[in-house]
Amino acid sequence: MKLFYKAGACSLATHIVLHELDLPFEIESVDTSEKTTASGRDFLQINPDGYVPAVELADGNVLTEGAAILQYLADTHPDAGLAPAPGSWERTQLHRHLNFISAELHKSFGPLFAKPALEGAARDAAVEKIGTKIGHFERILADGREFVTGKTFSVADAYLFTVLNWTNFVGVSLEGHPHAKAFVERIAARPATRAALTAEGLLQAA
Ligand SMILES: N[C@@H](CCC(=O)N[C@@H](CS)C(=O)NCC(=O)O)C(=O)O
Repeated sequence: MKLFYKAGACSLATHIVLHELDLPFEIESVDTSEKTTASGRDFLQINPDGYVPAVELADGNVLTEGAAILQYLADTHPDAGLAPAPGSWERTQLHRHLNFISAELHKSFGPLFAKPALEGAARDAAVEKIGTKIGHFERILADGREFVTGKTFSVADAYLFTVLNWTNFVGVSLEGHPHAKAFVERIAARPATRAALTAEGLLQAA
């Protein structure tokens, strides 16, 4: 299995889960501007949409869309318990969280990654919108739960961590969201997260 990724991008969630599952896998970085991979492949031949994550499976099939990849990995390794059983109420909740992270939180960061960079009132409005979306998870985490779905780590935690971690890249403070801030610190300390961040060059090897 090979993960096509960009350092720190949403593909980090898949990378973390691959480490959580302790699977054999390769990674290859993608220049998403040039649409080429590190080994010189045309990335559009791998994912015509031109974005990461994309996972090339042993049978040659390519799977895209982070939330689908995360659930595929969890469902093909059920013993790891990274997603509740399909059809259960708990699984529906996981799906709800993944959908909010993808459609609401992840997308709200887009304007802050735009070039040229937003300034002034436009930037303030984008930051305020991100804060509103983070507030959704601040309320969920406020009951003291360790993970998004409750007591056990799931693929949603890898994705939520990945997106909340972008606040560090774009200069958005989590100070107003203490539960989300503590969540980021908890997930960042997990060995699988540290391994993925190190492999992507975002953390120095110990
Ligand atoms: N709907 C896709 C969106 C993936 C996405 O936004 N990828 C970003 C990085 S976080 C990317 O590769 N952007 C580069 C580009 O679109 O050219 C998913 O959820 O997997």
